[in-house]
Amino acid sequence: MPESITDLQEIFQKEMAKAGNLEGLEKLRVQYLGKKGRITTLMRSINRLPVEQRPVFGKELNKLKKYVETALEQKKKKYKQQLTATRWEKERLDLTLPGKPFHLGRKHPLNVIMEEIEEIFTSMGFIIAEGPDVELDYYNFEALNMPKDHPARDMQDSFYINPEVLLRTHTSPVQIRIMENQAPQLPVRIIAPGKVYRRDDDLTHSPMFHQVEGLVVDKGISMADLKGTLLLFLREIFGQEREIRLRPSFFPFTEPSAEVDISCIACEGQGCRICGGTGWLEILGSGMVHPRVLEIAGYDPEEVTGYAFGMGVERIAMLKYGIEDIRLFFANDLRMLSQLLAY
Ligand code: 2NL
Repeated sequence: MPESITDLQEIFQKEMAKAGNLEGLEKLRVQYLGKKGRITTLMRSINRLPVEQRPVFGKELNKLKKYVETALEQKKKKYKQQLTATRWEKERLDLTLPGKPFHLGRKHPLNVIMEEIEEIFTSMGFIIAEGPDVELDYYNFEALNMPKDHPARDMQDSFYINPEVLLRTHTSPVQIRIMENQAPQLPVRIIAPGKVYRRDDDLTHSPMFHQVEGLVVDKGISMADLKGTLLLFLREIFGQEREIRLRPSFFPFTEPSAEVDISCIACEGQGCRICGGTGWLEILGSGMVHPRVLEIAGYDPEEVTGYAFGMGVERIAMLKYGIEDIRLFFANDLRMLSQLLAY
């Protein structure tokens, strides 16, 4: 005698409540409606019943089968909806949220100034020259008329790699190399921008800094050419109202040598904290190329003359932007870098 159909329906309902998920439902379906399922087995057993019981039992069993099928189908639909809902919750994209900010890279303020300097000189006919940061002692010192016992050659001021090789302490060696290569051809009219290295580290000195040097060699070049060129350059950089003055100075590679000052950019020459009360700011070093240097590089100092100058790019940037600590340029602090870029 098969179990009562009402009992079976109750058992199914209880199991259905515990099914939990889609897999549970599928197991139940196989258990009841599969080939060897409980309902299927009962269907097959109908012909073992007395003939008069068969129609009623069959009808009841069919009702149960329909019930199980619809119940499973409905529950399956519900579970699928729940799954989609949780997925939506997880993958939700709020299109009203603001986008993530994207920061564009910019040129470093020092490179902006370097390019400004390069543009001014190239527009006057100067050619940009480059050379190695790791230099021979010969090009960095010897060819510049710096005797072996000169204080600037001291191991304490330079980064030596071995007794013949060092990190260049100025960009002059670039200019020596150019003269050596093109002598005795005239004219030489070049600027040499680039990194230079000295064993210094304080508020106004960094072990690596940037320099732009300039060199003109030709027949009949005089101090007047130097002064006129630098006046034009300095007014482009610091404003057309600037005055300049040349003060006697000394460099081993120029004779005569001159320090070039501009009228103070803060007080217009009245005297203030920036210029130390003098009304003048020291901005670059210059002079007429020493005859020994011309000769070493392959030019005849009886035939040609030349002027040269050199400036620290950081010093110019510090004055222009009122920065008191050179290390700010190399701290990679975007607050400072982006503030400067607003100029
Ligand atoms: C300074 C002074 C200077 C030069 C650099 C130079 C180069 C050659 C020959 C002669 Cl190849 N002179 N350069 C001349 C005078 C001054 O720099 O205060 N620089 C930051």
